[in-house]
Amino acid sequence: MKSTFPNIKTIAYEGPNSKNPLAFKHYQADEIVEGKTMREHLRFAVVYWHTFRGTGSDPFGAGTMQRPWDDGSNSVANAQKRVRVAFEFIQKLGAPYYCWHDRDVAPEGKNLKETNRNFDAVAKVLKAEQQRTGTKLLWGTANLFSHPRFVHGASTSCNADVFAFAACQVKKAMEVTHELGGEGYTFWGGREGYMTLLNTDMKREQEHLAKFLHLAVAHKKAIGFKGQFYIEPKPKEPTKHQYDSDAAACLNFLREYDLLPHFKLNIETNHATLAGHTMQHDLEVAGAAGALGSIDANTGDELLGWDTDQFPTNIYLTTYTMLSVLKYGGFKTGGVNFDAKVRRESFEPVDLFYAHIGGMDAFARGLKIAAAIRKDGRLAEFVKQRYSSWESGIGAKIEAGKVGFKELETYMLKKGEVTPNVSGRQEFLENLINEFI
Ligand code: XLS
Ligand code: NI
Ligand code: NI
Repeated sequence: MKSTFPNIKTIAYEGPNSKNPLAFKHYQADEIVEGKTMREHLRFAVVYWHTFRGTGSDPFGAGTMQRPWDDGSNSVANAQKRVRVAFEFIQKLGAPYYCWHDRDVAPEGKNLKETNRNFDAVAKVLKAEQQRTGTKLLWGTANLFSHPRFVHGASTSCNADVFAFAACQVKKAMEVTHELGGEGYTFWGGREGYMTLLNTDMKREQEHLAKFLHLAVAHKKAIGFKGQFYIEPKPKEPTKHQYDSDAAACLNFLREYDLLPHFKLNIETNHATLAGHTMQHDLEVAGAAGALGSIDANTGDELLGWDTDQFPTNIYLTTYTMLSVLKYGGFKTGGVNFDAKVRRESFEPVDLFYAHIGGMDAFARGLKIAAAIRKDGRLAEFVKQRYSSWESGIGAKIEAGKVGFKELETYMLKKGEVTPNVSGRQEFLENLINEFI
């Protein structure tokens, strides 16, 4: 096949002094950090939707990105051609993984049967390209939000037929993920939420969402799919309130409906910030519950209040992200998935390379800095010391469940006043982090 990017060679590592914009300055796939290669730690994935389907359109204007490889049609042949372009891009970048929604890769037909047939025809090419290049599928997902039938949501729609249609779509997307050796499957609640409570039976909708996920768990077992299921929290957009609003809400939902053993969370930076949290906050909430699965790496704009899905280049962000990821044992099935898009103004294909190279380098630096902070040990030691009153004496007794209010009263009446508190040293710790950045 003719190359789509003939002037771009495989992106190589040239080191921090390189001035070549088409080279890595920090991501060296085989470099060992904390006993694993960077490739194994970061498990980078390219998303099909933004990178190969993004047009640059916004509510005020049409697409700006006329891709030379795309004939603009909705045909299966065009979709198949696009797959080959996508794999040339992913291979040149050196990302080991990619992710898709069903409708990114294959066009919707005139009915479900034709839609599934289209999907199979494109999946065949995906499989061949995966084999040719060694690229793997991190996770698949179904688009249950673009088509007008999902106007009121998918599994939480007021219309039972929509629930049924969504089930068919997820069934098929899971089967194709399985067929392509996908290591996971993600549920992002598209329009699973409400625009107004005036027309919404929230309890019923949430029960339907839980029912839907239970059916997916059952089907996973039925087809023998061993990949990890993820829920991706997001608080709003497109709806006013999405039921999977943040990590804590997702965990509570999963626990309430006995789904927790079957799911981990896929935490997205821009979603965490839309929820009024930092990325690190949601990673810590997920990690503490043993449910940190994967991340959608991007970033928002501090001055814009929506999901701008920009490429992450902020070293503090990637450092804090990797500190939490390493703390909870690193990615197992998940990875760093660039759910990010180039700006509407960055409409040339080469911008896709610059964007991913920048994101990969930012994460490589975050990984190296986080590992250095961990090796130095002062941060962890400070936190350990801060909680040292729990290691022995009354603290250890409370944690072990050996004392009640009565014993605590006896203890404190005798002691009279608490041991003096010590400083939290926030500024000292912020300076410590800056020593490494
Ligand atoms: C949208 C979500 C979406 C999911 C996959 O905001 O981030 O892209 O990652 O459905
Ligand atoms: Ni996402
Ligand atoms: Ni998003």
